[in-house]
Formats: sequence, C-alpha cells, structure tokens
Amino acid sequence: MDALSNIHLKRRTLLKGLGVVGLSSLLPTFLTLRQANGSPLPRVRLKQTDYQTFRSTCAMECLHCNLTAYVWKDRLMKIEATKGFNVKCCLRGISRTKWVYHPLRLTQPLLRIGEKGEGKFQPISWDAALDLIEKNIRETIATEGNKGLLLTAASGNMDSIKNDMGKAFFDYLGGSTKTAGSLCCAAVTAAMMPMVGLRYADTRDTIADSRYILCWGNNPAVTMHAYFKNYSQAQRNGARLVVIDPRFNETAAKADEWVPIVPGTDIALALGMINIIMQEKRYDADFLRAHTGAVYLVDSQQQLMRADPKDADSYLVFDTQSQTLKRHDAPGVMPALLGDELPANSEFTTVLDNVWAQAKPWTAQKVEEETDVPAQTVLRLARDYASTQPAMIVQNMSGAQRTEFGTYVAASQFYQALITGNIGKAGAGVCDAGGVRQMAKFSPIVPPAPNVAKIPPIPIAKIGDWVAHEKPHSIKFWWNMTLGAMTQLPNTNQVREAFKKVPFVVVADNLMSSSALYADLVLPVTTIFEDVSLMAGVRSHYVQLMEKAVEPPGEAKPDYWIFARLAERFGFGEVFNQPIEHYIDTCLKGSGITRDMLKKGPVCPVEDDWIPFKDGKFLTSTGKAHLYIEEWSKKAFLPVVTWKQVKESVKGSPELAQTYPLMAVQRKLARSVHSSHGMNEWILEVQRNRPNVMIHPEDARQRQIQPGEWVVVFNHRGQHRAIADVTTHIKRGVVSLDNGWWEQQGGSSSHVTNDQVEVLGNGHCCNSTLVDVRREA
Ligand SMILES: Nc1nc2c(c(=O)[nH]1)N[C@H]1C(S)=C(S)[C@@H](COP(=O)(O)OP(=O)(O)OC[C@H]3O[C@@H](n4cnc5c(=O)[nH]c(N)nc54)[C@H](O)[C@@H]3O)O[C@H]1N2
Ligand SMILES: Nc1nc2c(c(=O)[nH]1)N[C@H]1C(S)=C(S)[C@@H](COP(=O)(O)OP(=O)(O)OC[C@H]3O[C@@H](n4cnc5c(=O)[nH]c(N)nc54)[C@H](O)[C@@H]3O)O[C@H]1N2
Ligand code: SF4
Ligand SMILES: [Mo]
Repeated sequence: MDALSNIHLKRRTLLKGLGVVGLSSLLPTFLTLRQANGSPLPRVRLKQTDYQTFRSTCAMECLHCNLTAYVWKDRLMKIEATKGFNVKCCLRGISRTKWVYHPLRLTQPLLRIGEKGEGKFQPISWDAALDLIEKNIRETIATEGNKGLLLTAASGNMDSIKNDMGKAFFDYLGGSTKTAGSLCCAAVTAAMMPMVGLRYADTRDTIADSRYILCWGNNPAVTMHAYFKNYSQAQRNGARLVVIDPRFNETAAKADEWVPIVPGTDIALALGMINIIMQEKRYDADFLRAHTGAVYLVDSQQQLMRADPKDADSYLVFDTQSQTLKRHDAPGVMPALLGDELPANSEFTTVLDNVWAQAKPWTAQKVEEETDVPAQTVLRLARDYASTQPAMIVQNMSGAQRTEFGTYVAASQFYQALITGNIGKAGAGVCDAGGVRQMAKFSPIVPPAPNVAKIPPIPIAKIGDWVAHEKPHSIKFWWNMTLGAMTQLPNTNQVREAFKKVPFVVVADNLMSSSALYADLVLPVTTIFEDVSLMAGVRSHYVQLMEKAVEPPGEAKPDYWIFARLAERFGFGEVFNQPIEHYIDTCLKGSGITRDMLKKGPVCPVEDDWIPFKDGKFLTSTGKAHLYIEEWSKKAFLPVVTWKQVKESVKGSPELAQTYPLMAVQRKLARSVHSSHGMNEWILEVQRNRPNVMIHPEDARQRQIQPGEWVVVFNHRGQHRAIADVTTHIKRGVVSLDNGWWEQQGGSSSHVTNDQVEVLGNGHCCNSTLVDVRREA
C-alpha cells in the first residue's frame, strides 16, 4: 500500500504520456527509462518505426474496444485506439500501460503470513503454490465432497478463454459450488429469454436512425461511452433524447429532457404509459397479431389455453373470421387482440387484455403519486414514444433493473416496444448490451466434463451472507478470479466475514486488489498484451485476436496456464494443456471465422447493421414474442408485469426508513469500470480522485452537511465515506453513491448495498437500498 502513497503524478506527467500517443507520428519522443538498478538509461529518441505494434482488446465489462500497443525493447510504451475500429477507446483504454506497470502489480505467488485483510504475504514459488492448491482441493473433496469447493468468476476479463477454463476445470474435478444469477443483469436475462428468446439483443448499430431515444435508468454518456457518438448523431438528425433517472446524469446533461423519478418505481411509470397507449389506441395491432403472443387466450384459471396440452407451442387464439378457437399458427387465422373482439360472456381473455388489466389502474395521476413524475409528463412520454417512430428504449443492463423487481422493469420496456411495434426496425428496439455471440456460432473450448455433481448454487448477491453462515453448506476452498469481491459484491462486511470463514482462499488477480488482501494465496496473472487470447463475446460486434506484446512481469501467468498445470496434477492435463491456439481454433469452429482472418484485424461476422428480430421473428419456440410468462408464475409471481413495491424503500419499509430515510442509488463512473482502473494513476490524476455522494441541498441542510466535506453514508449493513456533492442534480430523498472504490481507498459503496436477491432473475438489488448520511465526526 506504500506504493500507493507514492503516486504523486502531476497533470503534466499524464499529458506527456498522452502526448506520446497523440503526436507520436509527428514528433520524436524523448524517453527517460530506468534500468533494473534504478539508474536512468540514456535518453533516446523514438520514431514511429522504432515500435513494434500489437493488437488486443480492452477486456473488462465494457465495450471491448480494439487497442493497439506500441512496444519498444519489450516494454509497452503506449496504447492507442486501433485505427479504423468501429468505436474509439477512452482514457481507461489508453491508460492500460499504467495497469501493466502499476506499483501494486503482482509478480509472484504470495502466501498470507498476517491476518486476512492485513496485506502481509511472503512470496512462494509456483511449485509450492500449486502443491498447496492441490493439497487443499484434495482435502476439501475428501472431507466435504465437491460442494466444499467454490468458484467465483465475473467480468474482470471477458475473453473467451479464461473464465471458461476455470469453470471447466472445476467441472472436471467433479463439480463445485457455483454462483447463480449475476451482479449485473440477471433481471434482463430473466425478462428477455422467455419473452423474445434471446439475450443481448443490442440495437446500437442503428441508434443514429432513431427519432426518439428513451434512456431509461441508464447513462450511456458514461457507460456506453465509446458509442455515445451515435446518440449525438441521432440528435443532430433531429431525434429527441430523454433520460429517466433519479439523478441528473451525464447523459441528461446532453439530453432534451430529464425525467427525475423515485428509485424503484419504474414499473408504475411503464404501466402508466402502457395504459395511455392502449386507451388512446396508439398500439400496433397488426404487429401484435402477426408477431406476438398478445393474442393467445387465457382461461378463467389464468392458464394459457393450448390445443394439445402435450404440445407447449399449441397456443389457442380466437379466430375473428370463423369465430372459433384455432391454433395461433393455423393458416389464415385472424386472431382477436382484445376482449371486444371475443364473444360476449366468453370464459377467456387475451394476453393483451391481461397486460392492460395490470396497467389500467395506473392513471397518469396515480403514476405521479408513486413516481413523482408529473401526470402531464407521463402523458407526453407515452404519446411521444408511441407516435415518434422509430423510437428506442435504451436499457444496456440498466441501473433501473438492479432493483428488487428488476425483471419486471426490463420486461415492461419490452412490453412498450412490442405494443407499439417499435422493434425489429432500424432506430427501434430495446437496446441491450450485445456482441458477436448473437451473430455467429462459437463452440465450447473444452468438451463437457463427464461427471459433474449436482450441487446447489449460491445466488451471487448472497455470497457474503451464505458463505459466512455456511449456507446451503460449508465452503472450505474458494477460488476467486475476475471478480472484485470486496468492492462489487453487496454487503461488504458479510463478504469480509465470508473470506475469513473459508480456510483456504485463492485470489487470482493482476493487482493487489481489495479482494487479494483477503486471500490465503494470491496468484499473479497476466493482463492483456501479456498473453494470447480471443475475444468473441457479448459486448462488441467484432471477433478479436488478443496478441501478446510483452513478457509479463516477474512470474505472472495467464489464468489458463494455472489451470493447465493443476489439471496435469489431477490427471486430466491433456484437456487443459494444449497450446492456446488450439482453444482459440476450437472456439471459432462453426463461426466461419479463422485465426488467419483475425491476424489481419478484428472481424464482424455480419455485413449489415445488426437489427435484432428484423424479419419479425423472435427466438422463442413459436417465433413470436411472448408477453405472458409462465416461468414467472412458478415463482409465485404474476405471469404479466404488475406493480410491485420495492421492500427496501421509503414506502416499502416505513419503519426502517425512520432510521435510514434516504434511498441510495449507485452510479458507474468514467474513472473506472467497476473496480478496474480504480487505482490507475493517470485516471486518479485527471478524474476526481475521491468518492462522492450526491445529496440534495434540502437533505444536506437537515443534516448540517456542507458542500465538499467528508460525510459517512451508513445503514444496518455498514458505512461508506464520501465527499458531499450538494446538488439539485439529484432528487430530494435520494443519494447517489459511486461504484468501485477500493478498500485501500477507504472502501466501496457496497458496504451499504442491499444483498437481497432480485426475486425473478437471481439478480442484484443494489439500487434498492436505504441509508442515512451524517457529517464525519
Ligand atoms: N465507465 C463505465 N462504463 C461502464 C461500466 C463502468 O463501470 N464504468 N460498467 C458496465 C456495466 S457492467 C454495466 S451493467 C453498464 C451499466 O450501465 P448503466 O445502467 O448506465 O450504469 P449505472 O451507473 O449502474 O446506472 C445508470 C443510472 O441508473 C440510475 N438508477 C438507479 N436506480 C434507478 C431506478 O430505480 N430507476 C431509474 N430510472 N434509474 C435508476 C442511476 O442513478 C444511474 O445514473 O455499464 C457498463 N459500462
Ligand atoms: N456497489 C455497487 N456494486 C456493484 C455495481 C454497482 O453499480 N455498485 N455494479 C454491479 C455490476 S453491473 C457489475 S457487472 C459488477 C462488476 O464487478 P466485477 O466483475 O467484479 O468487476 P471489477 O470490479 O472490475 O473486478 C474485476 C477484477 O478482475 C481482475 N482481473 C482483470 N483481468 C483479469 C484476468 O485476466 N484474470 C483474473 N483472474 N482477474 C482479472 C481485476 O483486476 C479486478 O480485480 O459489479 C456489480 N456491483
Ligand atoms: S474502458 Fe470501455 S470504452 Fe474505454 S477503451 Fe476500454 S472498452 Fe473501450
Ligand atoms: Mo454490469
């Protein structure tokens, strides 16, 4: 940690670094490098031709921009956005040299010698580290069975090899406790899969074609940064950009309208809009009849009606021509859409009747009472969205769905797109994250393991609580990779307890991260540009080869090297120890893309703009979009979106709100992707380098909080220090907390976040959190 206090960069240091990037082709660069003994090397003058160049991908959970590295004498000198790539990278991407050569960079396996969290370690050899891991895995399996092993992996590196290799390794051991759901967007998945049969239906290629863009609970100016140029282009083309957010976010600053809303009430607003669209007959009846299950019939028991109970897809509709029940896919059928087309006193209704029934109570006035969005605004939003075609709802794994009923939030956005026929066209749709996995076929990198024990998983939001309290069983060995557990999992104090509870914790990371501090054994891994890999994922429209540009520092190894060595010890080495090219080729099999093609540059698998569902076909088993989701009823929820009051909210928990009256929402920052880059010295220099809490002047006044002073955000889970940003850019009664600050920087906002599981999708409810704020004593 000492190394951190030594980061005293001046702005000009950064500008010098960036100057090397911007002007490199024009100006010679002077460099002062240090030799191993610390004495400076002679100053050298570098020309563009002195560098070797390599390409890789910015592999965190962001947009997977293609980056070009400039290497001189096996040192990464600078990183640029790859010329001609479809998006430009950002400061985080070009600052990656500072990640590679960071003072906290791990270069050797480290064994804990102090208390967990204290950060005292001694270096050990790889052989000794692998011996220890092998011993602990064998002992755990002998005493607890495979369920005593836990693997957690997330989004630190989303390449197509490393996390998959880790998961496969534990499967080949015979299985392990896995995590269920996700910290990110499990709710979107739980909505989209049954509704449209596809996750990652992103519409970013045609944002500029849109006439009306509704950024609903998200902030693409920061979180889709490299694509924001498309939003600006849409605006220049005449589109209206509207932001729905309790916070005046960076996108709102560029938008035509900011609609502040009470956190967790988006379902009410969506239902209110649907009600207006239905009442005013602004729906697209032709689209709904032809392409959706809005016309399926529901019986008096609230069951979907089928022609053949054994055939799940044999949904019945009411044919308005023959006035009989027919299969939805019968030739020439003209299905009834709403009750007024059904026979009088019929025992059944249509799915759309059921959807509307949930929306009907939501008059604009009632929406205003719940959401604080003025009734006039609700009316205007509904009318504008339905009548300005093509209109797009941007959701991009939004903050609005990291709430207790996030699945309904995401589903309600698809309802609006489907009801107005705003989907499957350029400029329309619900913009999700997305990438090449939806455009081409890729294969698993290793064959499935022969025998994998069925072990109950732990919902990812519950890792802290459950592991600390041995639910559903005791964990004795925990492997954490690509997950900032101590900053990103909710309820940090429970996560800390979990780390302390487990007798042997391995953390593989490239920096001494907040989580690595809690490991028994820290494994140093490579960053991008230090190993060969492949990116064929769900964030970029390009398949990208990740080239090795420099040797890793010290003894850092790729995660896949570690699993290969361990697999050899457990007798299935040949599955994992093939050359990396073998796994890349295996993954590419079936995609029509080869390694040779990728050597020339990133490859997009499709030629035209990517428009999900553009042929009017959805990827459900019927080819139609579904609005009535039977899966949800299995969890005792209504199969159509209905209003639900978030429990941890002022209205949902009046008693708790007496003690913690402020609703906290989370905010992703330009300075980092989650915790990644949180310690990057260039970024700390340029971006504000203290956590902030946005608080309304009235809320601040009640607490005697002065702008710019340190405050403590607290609740029954823990506390988080931050600087008070007293501003009307946040709704009264709401505070906004920064995501991703490290333990070494004072701790992240996850110390207070709700670790309840999002009910329908196993997601994350960090934006359903009550807190209070006080001046620091
Ligand atoms: N720079 C940067 N870019 C990123 C990331 C990053 O960490 N940094 N992370 C990436 C990842 S993994 C993700 S998931 C995406 C997320 O992208 P976004 O969803 O855009 O990011 P967030 O900042 O989590 O949330 C956006 C907004 O949701 C608002 N919000 C919170 N609760 C509610 C609510 O109940 N209703 C409404 N309407 N709004 C609410 C917050 O005030 C916040 O301004 O960003 C990706 N891009
Ligand atoms: N409080 C709060 N919590 C949140 C959110 C929020 O808004 N607020 N957002 C949530 C969301 S949307 C998401 S997606 C998650 C994201 O959370 P995470 O997926 O945990 O993302 P990071 O914090 O970036 O942590 C990634 C870790 O992986 C490490 N890493 C990078 N490359 C490699 C590699 O090649 N191998 C290995 N082994 N490790 C590597 C990085 O150094 C870092 O420590 O956070 C969630 N948690
Ligand atoms: S952080 Fe995101 S926007 Fe920036 S270079 Fe990396 S992938 Fe691109
Ligand atoms: Mo995420």
